[in-house]
Amino acid sequence: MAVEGGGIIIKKVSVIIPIYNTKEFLPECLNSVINQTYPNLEILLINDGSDKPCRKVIMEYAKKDDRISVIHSTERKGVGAARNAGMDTATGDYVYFLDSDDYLPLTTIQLLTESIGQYSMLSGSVKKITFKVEADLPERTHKVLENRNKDRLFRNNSVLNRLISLHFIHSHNLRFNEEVECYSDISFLIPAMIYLDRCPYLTDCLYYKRVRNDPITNPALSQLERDKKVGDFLRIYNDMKDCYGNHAAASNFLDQQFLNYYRRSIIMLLADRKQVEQTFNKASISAKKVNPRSMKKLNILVKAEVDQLKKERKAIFSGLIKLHHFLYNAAGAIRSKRKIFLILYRSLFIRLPLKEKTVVFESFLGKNYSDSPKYIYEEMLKSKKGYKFVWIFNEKRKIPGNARQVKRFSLAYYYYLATSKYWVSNSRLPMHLDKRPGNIYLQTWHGTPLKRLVFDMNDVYSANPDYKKHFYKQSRRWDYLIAANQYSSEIFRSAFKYEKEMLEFGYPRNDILHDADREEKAQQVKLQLGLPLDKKVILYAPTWRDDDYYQSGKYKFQLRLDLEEMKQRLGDEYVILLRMHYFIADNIDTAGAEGFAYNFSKHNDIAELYLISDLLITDYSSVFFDYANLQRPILFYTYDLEKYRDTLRGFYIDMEKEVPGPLLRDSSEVISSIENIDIVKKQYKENYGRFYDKYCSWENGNATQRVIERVFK
Ligand code: C2G
Repeated sequence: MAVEGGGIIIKKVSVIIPIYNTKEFLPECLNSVINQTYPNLEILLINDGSDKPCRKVIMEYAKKDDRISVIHSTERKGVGAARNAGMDTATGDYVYFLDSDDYLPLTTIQLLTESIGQYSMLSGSVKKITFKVEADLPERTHKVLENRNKDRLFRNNSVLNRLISLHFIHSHNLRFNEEVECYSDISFLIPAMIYLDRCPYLTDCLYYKRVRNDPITNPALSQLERDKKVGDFLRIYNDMKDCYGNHAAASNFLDQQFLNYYRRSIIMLLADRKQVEQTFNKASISAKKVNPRSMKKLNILVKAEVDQLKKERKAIFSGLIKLHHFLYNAAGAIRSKRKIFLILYRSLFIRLPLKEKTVVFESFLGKNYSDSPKYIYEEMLKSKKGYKFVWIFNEKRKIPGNARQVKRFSLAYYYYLATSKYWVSNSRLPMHLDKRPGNIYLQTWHGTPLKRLVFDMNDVYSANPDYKKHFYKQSRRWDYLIAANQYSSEIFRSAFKYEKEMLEFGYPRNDILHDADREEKAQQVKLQLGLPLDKKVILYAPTWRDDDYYQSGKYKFQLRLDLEEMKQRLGDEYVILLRMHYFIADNIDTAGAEGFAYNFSKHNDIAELYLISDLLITDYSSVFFDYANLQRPILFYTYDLEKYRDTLRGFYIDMEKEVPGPLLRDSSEVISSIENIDIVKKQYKENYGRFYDKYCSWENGNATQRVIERVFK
């Protein structure tokens, strides 16, 4: 109940939090509640059959704060039942629902309680986030506004970020549906909408809704399979129409929700022909409940579809759905050539016979002729076993042999990917390709991981919030994956959830570093590149930063080496090669350091740059694992170590202890380490030895051979 504070009545708010296996998000959620500026809270944690680790976090918090009470259920009953249990126990003046993977700015509940006045419900807004943002907001002015159109406030079908009078809830017996997993809020919101006279909302009053980045390991309700969600939606729509169909506004609102949902989700589900069979009857029952008046604004095709559903004419409906998707794809094709190619790929190319002896190669998304695919190709060229080769490039390249070169995303690209038995690539192939029976995909990958990968990452800061989901789908196609060392092999199993065959032979791309004639090769490369033969070579090869981008695949990079000073202090003895990661779109400026600094970011193969360099400067790039094969000095220019390690990615190893060279913070430290490189070598001798044994011991110059023997049987 309300308590008195300095003569003012402070009403009590019951915060209801259903919890199911959200151990990793729970501390952020609960900290944001217990630290709310509004003091009079009752915090009800409804443990909906969570596992042990999650229960442990719940109990730790319950011990910490006596405003917290816990209701345990031994089995999972669903979010609807959990919220109902919360409402049954709540003793506050108001109820506030929060999900256990979300969190709040610290003033949210105070703002709502201060502004609700005589209203029965006051809503704020819900902001979707893909990674952690600061929960404390700068001071803002907040206004209570009223929505004349009530529908607007309820269209999101969600009870989140609404302060609701408990008296109002009890007097209208508002409940969540317990039969469905998704959309149970609708059964609470429809009667609320009917009984509320006014629907105010508070501006700039936020709630952070996390869009979870791992729908594979632990999906949120909104990330369940589409057929499940559609089933739940239809069920709740039917229930609501049966109860409130006579209430004109509610009935019209429900119809609009159904028709929107039909266009947005049901149609997409039905792109899969099998789903028409499974969904038709259910959708037909719902369509019959839609008032014809609600359908006036529909486009002709959707209207015809809903009409056929109403009349239970499955064959005609099925034909209309086919037409719908055809027109949708055709409209896309008019806008883009790639869509036309894709239609041909799916309807024609993929049905042509598979060419048993054709191999398609790609390295770094068509940007280079390099890495393990290059070395596998060159070895296969030598062995002359009757294979035909195709290379995917963004631009035509001069390469040895008779491989056909196709431009990435051209018609020929789709043709060869559809008809070639073998794919060899060092990164992912696009989502929209299909793997056909008989296809064999050798994934060479492109480095021993220091930075955490995919399912071992927590927050995803990269440009694509669906990274984990897409990665999962793309990596299901791999048949073989190469690991350069035991450490990688173990990490790939967990980080990629990879279960098929691991080729534990070392990297084909590193064979060249063990060649007996590597010194002669290095001389040749130096000559080809026009580098002075009397100077030693420094290679600077840093990686990219997940949060610093123009758009997906195009990242920024600011050079933090003082090239002019380097030239002055090191120029008599050295030259430096600058080699940016293939994601970097920025051009590196070498002005003022001419004759000393050379930009080789566009050079095909970094392995050749390893061969000609006397020492490497890098940061968190996997290049150092490869370079260590040469046993030459490595300096780590890690000016943003804390941010990179603690926020952006996290590492698999402790860099400070394990890497075979010093971690340096600024350009002058880098320069002095190079001036004193013999001392650095001595200091890191033991570390280097241990490092070499752990990461390079599988590499002995015959990985390419062994991979070919295993895959191309
Ligand atoms: N690379 C390069 N030039 C750079 C950095 C990297 O040519 N300046 C090449 C190297 O072959 C390197 C590979 O790209 O091994 C991968 O680069 P990383 O910097 O390690 O970054 P990323 O592409 O994120 O891959 O398991 C490894 C990870 O996936 C890292």
